[in-house]
Amino acid sequence: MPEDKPVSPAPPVARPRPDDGQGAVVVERQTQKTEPPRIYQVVLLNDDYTPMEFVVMVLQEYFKRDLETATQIMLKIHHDGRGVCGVYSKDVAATKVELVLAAARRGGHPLQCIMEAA
Ligand code: TYC
Repeated sequence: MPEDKPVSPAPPVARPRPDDGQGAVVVERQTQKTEPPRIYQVVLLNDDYTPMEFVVMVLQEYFKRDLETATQIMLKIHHDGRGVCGVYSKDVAATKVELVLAAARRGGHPLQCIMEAA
Protein backbone atom coordinates (compact mmCIF):
# COMPACT_ATOMS: atom_id res chain seq x y z
CA MET A 1 0.00 0.00 0.00
CA PRO A 2 1.26 3.56 -0.64
CA GLU A 3 1.66 6.07 2.15
CA ASP A 4 -1.35 5.64 4.45
CA LYS A 5 -0.78 8.22 7.15
CA PRO A 6 -3.70 10.64 7.68
CA VAL A 7 -3.03 14.00 5.98
CA SER A 8 -3.92 17.59 6.79
CA PRO A 9 -4.12 20.59 4.41
CA ALA A 10 -1.03 22.78 3.98
CA PRO A 11 -1.27 26.21 5.67
CA PRO A 12 -0.96 29.46 3.66
CA VAL A 13 2.64 30.50 3.05
CA ALA A 14 4.02 33.70 4.60
CA ARG A 15 6.62 35.21 2.26
CA PRO A 16 8.96 37.91 3.59
CA ARG A 17 9.28 40.85 1.19
CA PRO A 18 12.58 42.51 1.99
CA ASP A 19 11.76 46.07 0.89
CA ASP A 20 8.47 47.93 0.40
CA GLY A 21 10.20 51.07 -0.91
CA GLN A 22 9.59 52.94 2.34
CA GLY A 23 12.34 51.39 4.40
CA ALA A 24 10.15 48.79 6.08
CA VAL A 25 10.29 45.02 5.92
CA VAL A 26 6.89 43.57 5.17
CA VAL A 27 5.63 40.04 5.56
CA GLU A 28 2.80 39.28 3.16
CA ARG A 29 0.42 36.39 3.66
CA GLN A 30 -0.29 34.90 0.24
CA THR A 31 -2.88 32.38 -0.74
CA GLN A 32 -1.21 29.16 -1.94
CA LYS A 33 -1.07 29.12 -5.76
CA THR A 34 -1.07 25.36 -6.19
CA GLU A 35 -4.12 23.80 -4.54
CA PRO A 36 -3.26 21.46 -1.68
CA PRO A 37 -4.30 17.85 -2.35
CA ARG A 38 -7.88 17.24 -1.27
CA ILE A 39 -8.46 14.88 1.62
CA TYR A 40 -11.12 12.22 1.84
CA GLN A 41 -12.82 10.51 4.74
CA VAL A 42 -13.55 6.81 4.56
CA VAL A 43 -16.99 6.06 6.02
CA LEU A 44 -18.58 2.78 7.07
CA LEU A 45 -22.36 2.44 6.89
CA ASN A 46 -24.53 0.46 9.26
CA ASP A 47 -26.58 -2.57 8.20
CA ASP A 48 -28.54 -5.22 10.09
CA TYR A 49 -26.45 -8.26 9.14
CA THR A 50 -22.70 -7.63 9.34
CA PRO A 51 -21.45 -8.96 12.71
CA MET A 52 -20.11 -6.35 15.11
CA GLU A 53 -16.93 -8.40 15.50
CA PHE A 54 -16.25 -8.22 11.78
CA VAL A 55 -16.58 -4.41 11.77
CA VAL A 56 -14.22 -4.15 14.75
CA MET A 57 -11.72 -6.37 12.90
CA VAL A 58 -11.98 -4.15 9.79
CA LEU A 59 -11.29 -1.02 11.86
CA GLN A 60 -8.26 -2.66 13.45
CA GLU A 61 -6.88 -4.25 10.30
CA TYR A 62 -7.46 -1.58 7.66
CA PHE A 63 -7.62 1.61 9.75
CA LYS A 64 -5.05 0.68 12.41
CA ARG A 65 -7.39 1.39 15.33
CA ASP A 66 -6.79 -0.24 18.70
CA LEU A 67 -9.50 -2.54 20.07
CA GLU A 68 -11.11 0.09 22.30
CA THR A 69 -11.25 2.78 19.60
CA ALA A 70 -12.46 0.28 16.99
CA THR A 71 -15.26 -0.82 19.31
CA GLN A 72 -16.28 2.80 19.96
CA ILE A 73 -16.36 3.61 16.23
CA MET A 74 -18.33 0.42 15.47
CA LEU A 75 -20.93 1.29 18.15
CA LYS A 76 -21.20 4.83 16.81
CA ILE A 77 -21.94 3.43 13.34
CA HIS A 78 -24.43 0.96 14.83
CA HIS A 79 -26.32 3.78 16.58
CA ASP A 80 -25.95 6.67 14.12
CA GLY A 81 -25.99 4.79 10.81
CA ARG A 82 -22.51 5.81 9.72
CA GLY A 83 -19.06 6.68 11.04
CA VAL A 84 -15.71 8.00 9.87
CA CYS A 85 -12.91 5.43 9.97
CA GLY A 86 -10.06 7.73 8.91
CA VAL A 87 -9.02 10.64 6.66
CA TYR A 88 -6.55 10.09 3.80
CA SER A 89 -5.34 11.29 0.42
CA LYS A 90 -7.61 10.35 -2.49
CA ASP A 91 -5.75 7.26 -3.69
CA VAL A 92 -5.18 5.85 -0.21
CA ALA A 93 -8.89 6.34 0.67
CA ALA A 94 -9.94 4.62 -2.59
CA THR A 95 -7.63 1.68 -1.88
CA LYS A 96 -9.01 1.27 1.63
CA VAL A 97 -12.60 1.28 0.34
CA GLU A 98 -11.72 -1.46 -2.18
CA LEU A 99 -9.89 -3.59 0.42
CA VAL A 100 -12.74 -3.31 2.94
CA LEU A 101 -15.40 -4.16 0.33
CA ALA A 102 -13.37 -7.14 -0.88
CA ALA A 103 -12.96 -8.45 2.69
CA ALA A 104 -16.69 -7.98 3.37
CA ARG A 105 -17.67 -9.89 0.19
CA ARG A 106 -15.20 -12.68 0.99
CA GLY A 107 -16.84 -12.98 4.41
CA GLY A 108 -20.33 -12.89 2.88
CA HIS A 109 -21.26 -9.64 4.65
CA PRO A 110 -23.22 -6.74 3.10
CA LEU A 111 -21.02 -4.09 4.78
CA GLN A 112 -20.86 -0.84 2.80
CA CYS A 113 -17.84 1.45 2.75
CA ILE A 114 -17.65 4.81 0.94
CA MET A 115 -15.30 7.78 0.63
CA GLU A 116 -16.23 11.46 0.55
CA ALA A 117 -14.32 14.73 0.29
CA ALA A 118 -13.59 15.94 3.83
N1 TYC B 1 -25.68 -3.25 13.00
C1 TYC B 1 -24.81 -4.43 12.97
C2 TYC B 1 -25.34 -5.49 13.92
O1 TYC B 1 -26.17 -5.23 14.78
C3 TYC B 1 -23.38 -4.07 13.34
C4 TYC B 1 -22.72 -3.14 12.37
C5 TYC B 1 -21.98 -2.08 12.83
C6 TYC B 1 -22.82 -3.35 11.00
C7 TYC B 1 -21.33 -1.21 11.96
C8 TYC B 1 -22.21 -2.49 10.09
O2 TYC B 1 -20.80 -0.59 9.69
C9 TYC B 1 -21.46 -1.44 10.58
N2 TYC B 1 -24.82 -6.71 13.78
